Amino acid sequence: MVSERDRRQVTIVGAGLAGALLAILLSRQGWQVTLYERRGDPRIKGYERGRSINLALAERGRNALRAADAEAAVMAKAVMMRGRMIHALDGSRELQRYGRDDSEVIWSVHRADLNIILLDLAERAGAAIHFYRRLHTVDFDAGYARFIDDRDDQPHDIRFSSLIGADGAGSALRAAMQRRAPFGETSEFLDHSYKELEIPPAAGGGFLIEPNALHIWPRGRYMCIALPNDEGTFTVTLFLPNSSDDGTPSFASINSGKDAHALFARDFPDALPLIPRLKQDWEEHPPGLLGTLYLERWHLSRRAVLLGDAAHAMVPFHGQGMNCAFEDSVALARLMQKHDDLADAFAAFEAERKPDALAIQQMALENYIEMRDRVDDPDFLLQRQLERELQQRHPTRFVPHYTMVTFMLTPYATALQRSEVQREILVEATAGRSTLDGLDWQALERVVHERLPPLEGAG
Ligand code: FAD
Ligand code: E0Q
Repeated sequence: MVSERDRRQVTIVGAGLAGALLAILLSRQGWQVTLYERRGDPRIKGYERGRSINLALAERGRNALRAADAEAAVMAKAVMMRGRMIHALDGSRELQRYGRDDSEVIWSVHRADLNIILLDLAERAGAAIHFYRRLHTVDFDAGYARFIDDRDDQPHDIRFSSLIGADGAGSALRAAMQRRAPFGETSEFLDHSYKELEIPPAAGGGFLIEPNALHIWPRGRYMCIALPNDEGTFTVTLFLPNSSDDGTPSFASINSGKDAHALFARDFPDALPLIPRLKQDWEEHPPGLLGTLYLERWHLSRRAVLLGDAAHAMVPFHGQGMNCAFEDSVALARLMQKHDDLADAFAAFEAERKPDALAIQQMALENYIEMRDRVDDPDFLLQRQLERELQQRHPTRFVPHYTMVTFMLTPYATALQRSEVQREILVEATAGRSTLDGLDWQALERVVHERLPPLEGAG
């Protein structure tokens, strides 16, 4: 038995998604884990019983939850989404399936439910969680960190040997690390923001629109989406430019609940009657910013490392930020077990995950254009038809982009590289065509064999 004093100790900042999952994994590996979280305990009744914000959970996230024995509890509250339900301006709808059948679907989960399940498991695994502790400043040389309780502004100082930053896109640990050494941070804000709204349950309970889909209202330069919640509601998110000079609706031109109502009446007429609190929600909910955060380095020797949004925040258009953060947690726990010196573990983590984070950041940006402007475009639909056909003919080689990202554990960087090759093949083969009739399938087979080696896990 190792004595309490000899156990390896680590301090995690942020008990959100990545932090709580990492705490479970490390505690089970014998680490003595202490978590500090800015907010209050979401398990305490009445705590910020506010809006239900949901997230799409895909295979990478499920795989990580499995490693923490959290998957069954999460899936019990998840709503299946088979594909995108595209809502045209004339009110017609069409389901674009994400995968080949119901084994290839994604899941809508409540952020709060997910967080509560993970916090419970972390505590049960032996982690200590301190709420109302906002990281404020760090003395890396002395190993002291100061946290503030925002209820009374009182400081709380602690000693640490290593800090792990799971404190999200606005990471205070990242800021503290950069006061010590340059980290090459750049952030690129999108010139679009988002607003969250809600569709309530039907009068007799149940869902007002198809529950098993991710609804999208693509409108060219902007769009609306809705994800189901298990209690019969949907969380609606409107993505709009911040400003525009060509008459496109924007956060600069939509100034009030009344303006928002008029926008919905014109551009989302089938959604309008589903959102009875549109005007109030518009005026009460602040718009959210969207951006990508790039860092050249993620760690400071053995003293500190960043993961999840703190290291590589991305735009949400692929629904992969949480999935990627969970994948980070599993990788970091594995590398901290493998290396005796945490400096080596953190360096290995950075080397392993940075190329993948960059790849999904890029794919997430590209998916915004695809979602708002391409999903109802005939060329795009023909390319997707060919993609399906080539997958059927060459299932181990031609694996659709969405499938690699969402239903497989293929490293994101590999998925990006293969997607680029595949897109070239699709664009070239469908150029100038309106159907797949008369395609030279033998020539296509040669190209596929030449350019796409078999992919691990495909078939
Ligand atoms: P967070 O979940 O942000 O957790 C950070 C935690 O740290 C929080 O609990 C916070 O209170 C705490 N904290 C912050 N500062 C401090 C401090 N100074 N001291 C102590 N604690 C602190 N991802 C998906 O996979 N699927 C989706 O469908 C999806 N949809 C999205 C939609 C939108 C509109 C947005 C904005 C994001 C979406 N994401 C989605 C991304 C996802 O929300 C993030 O990638 C994910 O939450 C990152 O997890 P994290 O643990 O790194 O950070
Ligand atoms: C998913 C699931 C916020 C958000 C979350 C998502 C997705 C989208 C569009 C958005 C991407 C897709 N997608 O449908 O291709 O798969 O999570 Cl906007």
